[in-house]
Parts: sequence; structure tokens; C-alpha cells
Amino acid sequence: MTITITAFDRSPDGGRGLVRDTRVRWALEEVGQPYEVRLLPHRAMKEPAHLALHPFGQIPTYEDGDLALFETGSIVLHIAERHAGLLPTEAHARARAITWMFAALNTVEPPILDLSIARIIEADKPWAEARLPLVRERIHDKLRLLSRRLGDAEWLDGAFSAGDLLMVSVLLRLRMSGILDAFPTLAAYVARGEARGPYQRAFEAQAAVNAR
Ligand code: GTB
Repeated sequence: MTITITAFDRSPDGGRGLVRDTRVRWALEEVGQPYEVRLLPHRAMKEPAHLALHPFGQIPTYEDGDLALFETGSIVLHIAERHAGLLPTEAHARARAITWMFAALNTVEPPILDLSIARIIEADKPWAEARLPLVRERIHDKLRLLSRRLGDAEWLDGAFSAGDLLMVSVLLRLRMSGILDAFPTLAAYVARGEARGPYQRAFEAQAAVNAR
């Protein structure tokens, strides 16, 4: 059965790889699984057929036979559990890699999303400008500690894992903000992730959609 994921038919980021189908494409590339993509206009994401797959009317989704999943954390974990290459086999190392997946999504991504919300969705609010320094500071707090933990290691806990895949994906969203420049250790970590062949293939595939 071929894996099918969903993505925007016109990506709001213009193909810069920031939309969440990229991390699922990346995971599939890391484990060498072919996949197809069903491209959706935004309107179709809110219609019953897609809502049956994704209760919140978003992308990406993942279908393989009679299994349908939503939420990138769950999708990447499913891929990593089914195929070798993204999780260590030793039980404790595997549990730690999964912990880094949760850390990326539950601890590091929320303040980064807050920045996008503050800069785009709330930009016209009278208090938007005043709120920005606080939002930025919360990101800096997390990155300071993440950078300290990473130190001069290549990846977060031994070999590259699904934890690194999600952490790099989350941090990439900061590139335009300039915040990563203050953390050379993390900027280099992100660059190592982007330099991986599977990431490059995932990036090119999502960019090709927008280049049509
Ligand atoms: N928690 C879910 C997950 O991880 O799967 C979040 C899924 C999600 O936010 N999907 C977004 C979506 O479908 C696309 S990725 N949005 C449409 C909607 O909610 O109606 C978020 C995103 C959007 C735009 C940019 N950008 O322009 O840079 C980056 C990321």
C-alpha cells in the first residue's frame, strides 16, 4: 500500500519548507519509504472528506491502507517505529529519542509559534509591538538551555533520531527572525540537519509543488 500524505496546493510560505508536511516528507525520506501527496486547496481542508481524516481541518495527514493519522508528532513517531533509521533499538536510548520528540513539540515549538502569531495574526492589535519582546525572550530562554544541553555534540542524544528531525524542523521556523544567529551552536545544528540528503529531497519535493 502506498503511503499518501496531504499538503497545501499553494503553500503559504512559498515553498521555504516551513509548512509541516516537510517534516513528514523528511521522515519518509530518512527511512527510504516512497509516498504520494494529495494537494489540497485551503477550502477543501474544511470539507467533510478531509475533516474525516483531520478533525481540525489541517495538513498534513498520513494514510497507509486503512490507517489514517494526523498530527506530525504522531505521524513521525509512527514512521520511526515501523522503519529503521529514526529511533535507536536499545530501549532507554529509544525512550530518550522519543522524549526529544516531545520536547521539540511541547517545549520548544509553542513559544516559536507564539512569535508567528504575534507578528502575523496579531500584528494589527494596538498591543502587538509591546508584546513582541516578551515573546522573543521566552524563545531565547528555551534556546539558551537547549544550546547548553547540545554543547558541541552533533545531535541531541547520540545518533541522529526522530527527536533531531523534529527539533531541527521546529528551529527552522526561526530563521527569518534572526534569533538563531544569537545561538551559533543551534544554527550549526540546524545546518547539519538541512545538509542531510533526506532533508534536501524533502525540501525539493515541497518546493516543486510551489514552483508549478
Ligand atoms: N499540531 C499540528 C501538527 O503538528 O500536525 C499542526 C498542523 C498545522 O498547524 N497545520 C497547518 C494548517 O493546516 C499547516 S503548517 N493550517 C491551515 C489551517 O489551520 O486552516 C503551519 C504553517 C503555516 C504557514 C507557515 N508559513 O507560512 O511559514 C508555516 C507553518
